[in-house]
Amino acid sequence: MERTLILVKPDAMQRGLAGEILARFERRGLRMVGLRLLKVDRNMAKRHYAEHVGKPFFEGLVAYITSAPIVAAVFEGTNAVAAARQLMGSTRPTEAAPGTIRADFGLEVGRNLVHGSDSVASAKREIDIFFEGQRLASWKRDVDPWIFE
Ligand code: D4T
Repeated sequence: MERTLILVKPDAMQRGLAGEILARFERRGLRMVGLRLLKVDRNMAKRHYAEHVGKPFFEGLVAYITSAPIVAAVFEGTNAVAAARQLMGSTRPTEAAPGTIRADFGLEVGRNLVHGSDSVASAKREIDIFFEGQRLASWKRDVDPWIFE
């Protein structure tokens, strides 16, 4: 079982797309084990985007991610990381496959609506940032045997 961190970014919140976006991960069969609405501050943005500090787009990225509340969610499932990345589509919405969140709703890389962890190790690091000191739900659904072999 893998876990992945999903962020519904400020543009998606402003556009009222949080429910639509979370529904896609639920519909895929992933199990929600954590959910928070929060405003990201500069410190948190720097932690989350540590690998991008100093890059030309970094300041714009921080301004964007701190501009409105976000929803942070943890989803669990077999191959959760890859499945979530597939649902989101490529970082640049115009390169994302049709039917993905970014292709369906986005046009620009700096307004790409959603974040999903790129590996199990990143997911662990990011869950520690967004759910620090919080217990994730530990539960099973009646439908799980129809989704997980
Ligand atoms: P996130 O982390 O937001 O889900 O994006 P990705 O994992 O898909 O992509 P990333 O880490 O390469 O980029 C992080 C974040 O920076 C923005 N960005 C990226 C940007 O504004 N300009 C750029 O040239 C790049 C590469 C978009 C996502």
